[in-house]
Amino acid sequence: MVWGKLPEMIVREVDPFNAESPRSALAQGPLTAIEAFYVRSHGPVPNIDPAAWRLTVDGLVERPTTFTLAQLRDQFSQHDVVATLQCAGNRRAGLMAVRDIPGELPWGPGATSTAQWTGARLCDVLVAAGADPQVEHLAFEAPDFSRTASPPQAFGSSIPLAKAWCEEVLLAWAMNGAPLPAVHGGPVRVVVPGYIGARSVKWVNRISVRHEPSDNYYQALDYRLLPADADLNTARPGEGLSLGLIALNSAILSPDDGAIVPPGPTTVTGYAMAGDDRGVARVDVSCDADDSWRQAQLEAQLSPWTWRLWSIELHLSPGHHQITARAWDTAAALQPERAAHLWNPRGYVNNAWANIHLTVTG
Ligand SMILES: Nc1nc2c(c(=O)[nH]1)N[C@H]1C(S)=C(S)[C@@H](COP(=O)(O)O)O[C@H]1N2
Ligand SMILES: [Mo]
Repeated sequence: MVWGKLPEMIVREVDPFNAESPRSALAQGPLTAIEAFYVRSHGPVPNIDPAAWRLTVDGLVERPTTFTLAQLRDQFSQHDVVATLQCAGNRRAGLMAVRDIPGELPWGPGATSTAQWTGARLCDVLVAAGADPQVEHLAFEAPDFSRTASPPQAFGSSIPLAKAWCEEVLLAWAMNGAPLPAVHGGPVRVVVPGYIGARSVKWVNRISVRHEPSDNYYQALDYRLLPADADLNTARPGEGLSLGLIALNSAILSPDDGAIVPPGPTTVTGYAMAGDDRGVARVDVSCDADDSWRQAQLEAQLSPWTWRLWSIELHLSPGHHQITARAWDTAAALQPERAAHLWNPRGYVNNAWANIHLTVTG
């Protein structure tokens, strides 16, 4: 398999390379191994010599600065943050089952993975450059060129400056203790915990402090939640909701959907994820068409910025079963029940209750 990934990865696209983590690999534990971490790319992976990489910080700053990797490592203290990345298109397949979404990848629940990221705090770099704290947006640029953007262009995005000043946002050069692999943005990427994956720009080479959000295609047009009746052919930049904060979500990881399991107890496991400063408060599981619910056991959370794995032991009779899981967050919000109510033209934020079907042998 390319890029050192597991052969079990579910490859959604070969060029550019897009691969989903298998449920079984995510179920292994709260940290995802690098070889199992999902990959989402809009263009070819650039081959960047770490010694030649440069990061320019400019825009509304007192001291526009260009850093080498060595300068970034030497001038700023190093921090670790364990954070889950989740693509806004995670679980899109559930929306495609409602109505077709042409031209988009049919992600299951594995466009989500968790790693320990190591690097400099973005806020420290902003202080060094003398960023204007009153200004509202921070735009990221990268060199990878997307042929499918309209018009074709390099990848970029932005975040509100209020988030950029938060300690958890990193310019990361390591992942799970290893140098950041090229496919995940090496030598250096942005990691914006709690925000959709698209804001964690890989191979970042320019950061600009601005009054307006980035006008890059992936900020102004893509990664926006349009109303169900919007027409993609006439959608204007800035239309719909800009996706930033991750929405409350959950998925079942084991058994696999469609599994055949022996009689006796069945352990069902999964993940639940809450956005920004909310936590996962509870996960309910039903095996009787949502008539009754039992609470799953939540595993410890490695940081405020990660999913929580959960598990429950069910005693199922021989035959066919549908298992449903749903999460509640610390604001007592519950996931929406049905994907049909969430359908949108680009297929983002499917956070409907999770289902699998399984058969217990007699
Ligand atoms: N430069 C660049 N950064 C990028 C992307 C990209 O295509 N180019 N994809 C984004 C999206 S949509 C996601 S979900 C995450 C995925 O990160 P990963 O490939 O390391 O899992 O990277 C984001 N950063
Ligand atoms: Mo994404």
